Formats: sequence, C-alpha cells, structure tokens
Amino acid sequence: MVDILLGLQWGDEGKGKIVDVLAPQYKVVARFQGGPNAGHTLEFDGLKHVLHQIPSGVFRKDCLNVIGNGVVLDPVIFKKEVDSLTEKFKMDLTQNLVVSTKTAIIIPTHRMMDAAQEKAKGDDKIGSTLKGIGPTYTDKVSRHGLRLGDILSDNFKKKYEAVKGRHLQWLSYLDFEPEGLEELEKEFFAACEFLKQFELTETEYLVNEELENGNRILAEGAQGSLLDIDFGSYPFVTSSSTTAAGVCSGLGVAPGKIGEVYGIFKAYCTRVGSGPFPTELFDADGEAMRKEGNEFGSTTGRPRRCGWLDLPALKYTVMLNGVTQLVMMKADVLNIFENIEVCIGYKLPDGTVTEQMPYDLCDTKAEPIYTTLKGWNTSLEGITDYEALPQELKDYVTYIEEAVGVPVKFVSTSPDRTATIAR
Ligand code: 2SA
Ligand code: MG
Repeated sequence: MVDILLGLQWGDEGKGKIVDVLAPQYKVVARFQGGPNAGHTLEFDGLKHVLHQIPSGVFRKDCLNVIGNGVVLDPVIFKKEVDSLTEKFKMDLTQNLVVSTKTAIIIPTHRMMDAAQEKAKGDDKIGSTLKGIGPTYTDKVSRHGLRLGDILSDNFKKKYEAVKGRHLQWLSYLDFEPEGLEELEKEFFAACEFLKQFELTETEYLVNEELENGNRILAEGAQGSLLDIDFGSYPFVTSSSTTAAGVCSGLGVAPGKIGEVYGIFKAYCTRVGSGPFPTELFDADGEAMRKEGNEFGSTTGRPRRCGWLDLPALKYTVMLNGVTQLVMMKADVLNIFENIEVCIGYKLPDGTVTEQMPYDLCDTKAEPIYTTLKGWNTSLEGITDYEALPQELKDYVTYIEEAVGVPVKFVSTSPDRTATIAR
C-alpha cells in the first residue's frame, strides 16, 4: 500500500519531522507534488536540516527516495541540495534517489515570470515563494513545458530555447528585464548535466513494482491542504494538488492502492504569504505564538502569520483527504497560554452561522466563533509517555478528536526526532 502523509492546514505543520519518524517502516519515500517552494525541517542530534525538493527519507539508510512526476523540479536548487547533503553527511545520493523523467523542470525564466507576475499584481500578490512554481505548472498544463526526460534528448537545447523565447516575449510585455539570464543559464545547464548521474526513469513503474513486491511506500506531501489548487483559498493557493488525490496523479498509483492517510496539523494555525486566515491573531498572543514556535518560513525566512486552531477548516481537510490518523504538532508552543481558544464555526455577514468553509473567504468575511478550553500552562519537557501529559492537553486532544471524528495517534512536544509521543 501507499500511505500518505500530508499537511491539513496552510503548510509548515511539521511534515518533515513526521516523515523522518515514520520512514523506518517504509522501503520508499516519495514526493508527489510541489517543488522548491517546500521547506521540510528536520532536527536530530542537535542539528537542523531543511529539505526543499529531496524527500525526507534521505536521512534513513536503506530508504529509496523518489521524486515523482507531479513535482516541479529546479535543477539548480537540486544540485545545491545534493551538494550540501553530500558535504554535511557524506551521503551518496546517487544510490538512493530516483527522479521521474516526467517531472516538470523549472527554468530560470520561470522564476522571473513568478516575480513579474507578483509585481504586476501589486497589493493583490499571492505571496508566492518566487521559486517559479506557478509559471512551471502553467506551462505543464498548457502543454508548453519541459520535462526532466528532455535533458537526455539531443533536442534539449532547442526545446529549451523555444520555451525561453515564449517567456521572454511575455516578460517584455510585463516590462520585466531578464537580468543576469546568461549566468543563470550557465548554472542551469551545468545542473542538468549534474542530474544525469542520477537514475532518471519512469518512476510509475518503479513505484508499482515496489508495491507488487509487497514493499511499503510513503507519499510525502508538501505545502498544505488549504493551499490546494482546487480546494484551497483560491487564488491564494499554490499550483498543485496538495490533497490525497494528488498522490494518484503525481506518482502513478491507483486509488485502490492508497492505505493510511496521516493528517498533520499544528495545535494552532499558521500561514505564510497572502490570503484569508479567519483565526489570525494580530495581538500579543499571535506574536507570542510566532516567537515560541519560531514561525518563520523555512524557504524564504518570512514571518508566518499565527492564530488559533480552526476546526471547520480542519474538518474540511480531514474530509477531503480521507484522513485515517491525525498527528498533532507543536503542542509545546501553547504551554504559555492559560486559556486556549478554538474556532468551532463562522458567523457570516448575513448573520448565519456555518461549520463549512465559505466559497470565497476573500469576499465573504467569516468571523470565527470560539470556544475556550483551559490551557495546561506548564512545560512538557522530558515527558515521553502520553498518560504523563498534563490533563488539559489530553482534554484538548480528545476535544479535537471528537469534533473531527478521527483519532490523534501522535502528539509532538518539541522539534527533536525523539519528542513524538505515540498513543
Ligand atoms: P508558490 O510559491 O507559488 O507555491 O506560493 C503560493 C502560495 O503557497 C504558499 N506556500 C507555502 N506556504 C507554507 N509553506 C511553504 N513552504 C515554505 C516553508 C515557505 C517559506 O516551509 O516555510 O519558506 O516561505 C509554502 N510554499 C508555498 C505561499 O506562501 C503562497 O501563499
Ligand atoms: Mg515548510
């Protein structure tokens, strides 16, 4: 079976850490969507590592890591990531990392288009990570894009020039000067050469062969379900299918092969970039969450917006993904609060109350309705047994479980690999 691990909020739920904890059970860890916009932070042995495009299984020996066809890959960032892992950990990633030939490639002008588009939008900008994600997926869907397999073709340069030519026309239309393009291209082609030492293959066959042989696969989601192109707070979303459905198209596995779906959520909410966020806090509580939780983008360093847990949003993403097990992250960040607020519904401008996500949270102001729970207001340090956790925290977990209808199987109480308490 393919088990799935994904984020149920706006990303940064701590997926990297949980994949790393679960990885020993799996022969294969695979990425199925997104690209270098992702930042999966892992901490162990007192060190911190951020992965962007490389699956989080790389830190476990004997784990095969797959970058699937649903991903958009930036060769230059890929090379930098590989080089830094090789140097820091003496890893030989050519032995345990395979990339799909059908993965879409990000070229330098895609990043420029991302920047030009955001600039043109002015105050309405998406708050993109500027990694070229949107323009690359756009090219894929409009059937203009380059795929990784193309780098192996004699025609690659020609195909590249055709795509770049279109981009330059478009950039000139937006009055965007493609500065330093020549240098960037040199780096890009060198990185494409570098990629050739890896196994580039039709990973859908590989993944299905592994399944035939009875091996377990973990699909690692990036961003979060509320950033999904279809179900997220459009247009303030990313350009991929971040929900469970994306696993089938992003790896080439049939729906019947999907097993457990681990849904990761933070004990509160964060969002980076623009877009609606009903429970966002603009006060000292929000500031305290950002400080306690070190809530800064792991790819861009941007401060993340913080707020209380939003149950209607969580129920929505549990439903969309068919979550079978929940994982609650960063419970320790709430240690400082005497009381904890939880959003249980929204009041709409016409006075009606709903527990469903409104069609358009941008135009429709949804005012959160809160219930207050007693906080535990004490440190969780050193606790390794669920029963030993403060009663108020256990009550919070039970409250969420009952509201959402899915069991919480893990509670994380600090960034370290070891601080993940199983129930
Ligand atoms: P994009 O770059 O086109 O995908 O941006 C579109 C929106 O999606 C948001 N987005 C993210 N939100 C949270 N975490 C992400 N990854 C990084 C991290 C982000 C960072 O792990 O911290 O470092 O800033 C991620 N990637 C995309 C983005 O903010 C836009 O709202
Ligand atoms: Mg992240």
